[in-house]
Amino acid sequence: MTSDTASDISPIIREKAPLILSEIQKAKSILLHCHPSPDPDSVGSALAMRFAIEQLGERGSGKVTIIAGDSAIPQAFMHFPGAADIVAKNFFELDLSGFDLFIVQDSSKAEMVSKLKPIEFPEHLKIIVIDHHNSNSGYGAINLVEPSYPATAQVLFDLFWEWKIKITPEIAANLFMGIYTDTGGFKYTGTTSRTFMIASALAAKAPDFPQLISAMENSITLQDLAFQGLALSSIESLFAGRFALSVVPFAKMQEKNIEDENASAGMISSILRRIGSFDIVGACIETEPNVIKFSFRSKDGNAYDVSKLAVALGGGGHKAAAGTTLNMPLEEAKKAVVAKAKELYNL
Ligand SMILES: [Mn+2]
Repeated sequence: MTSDTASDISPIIREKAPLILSEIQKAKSILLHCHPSPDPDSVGSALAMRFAIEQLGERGSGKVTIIAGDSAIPQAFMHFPGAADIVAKNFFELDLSGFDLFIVQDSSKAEMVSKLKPIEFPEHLKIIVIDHHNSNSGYGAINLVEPSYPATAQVLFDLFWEWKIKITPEIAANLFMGIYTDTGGFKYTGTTSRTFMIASALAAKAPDFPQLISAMENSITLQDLAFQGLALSSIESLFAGRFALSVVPFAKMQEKNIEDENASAGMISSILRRIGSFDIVGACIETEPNVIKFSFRSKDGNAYDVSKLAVALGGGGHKAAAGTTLNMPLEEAKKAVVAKAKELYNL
């Protein structure tokens, strides 16, 4: 990246970079996590941050632990550099007395640290939030939230520039995968010419990116596909064909022997978005009895900001891609979503 490109770094990143650096330098032991149902932006950002902090080591940093969090790291991400060192623990399985700093990344609210029970951060643990979700509530002592960036990994690229981190092949591969995935392969709103410039700089350091992408994308299982078949044959068209909702009850999941880990609601809503005629689409998946996972998508996040729908129902996300989980019977959850969508979007 040239110094010219660097001058486009978001002012909030410039402002927070020295504050975050100073906390890292003061810290003795630093915690990083992956959010529930982790995506490559979560895993890649955690790994890249760990490598960056290790580089800062000479400048007085402590040691870093990354926990997998609520979910196991999907096999499809295990080839990301450093992934083998992620500790298979959730937040509540940790002895927090050993940590003094927790950098919570790609997580719009504390619940994205763990959904197992309500989170309360102990007094001695400093929380720094680094994120790009516009629904982020700013629950840290320092909050670096830049919603105009399409990925947390892109926030980190600029942050690392400010910290004068050398972009190694390991850092490059992890940031590339985060940006690639959160932009839907450089096609979602939020992708800019700068995203390509950054991707280009990363690709130069991680020229094996086609193999990294292939190993991640061409790794679905027969059960994943069975779930997609089920969800795609269960589509309801609402509000005179403006809102499509795929609805899968738990009984159907059991009938087809589909596990929670095979049931990606986001995958289904992303496919539904490709149908030209719908303004809003969603997936409504009962992964366990009375646990309903929703994923929402729209083609035009300004006209149909689905993060509003998700936030109104206790979730979060982006304007064109968001989600929530409701703990109630399926029909009740569906009704709540349909009523809120009607109210918000004038359907
Ligand atoms: Mn992200």
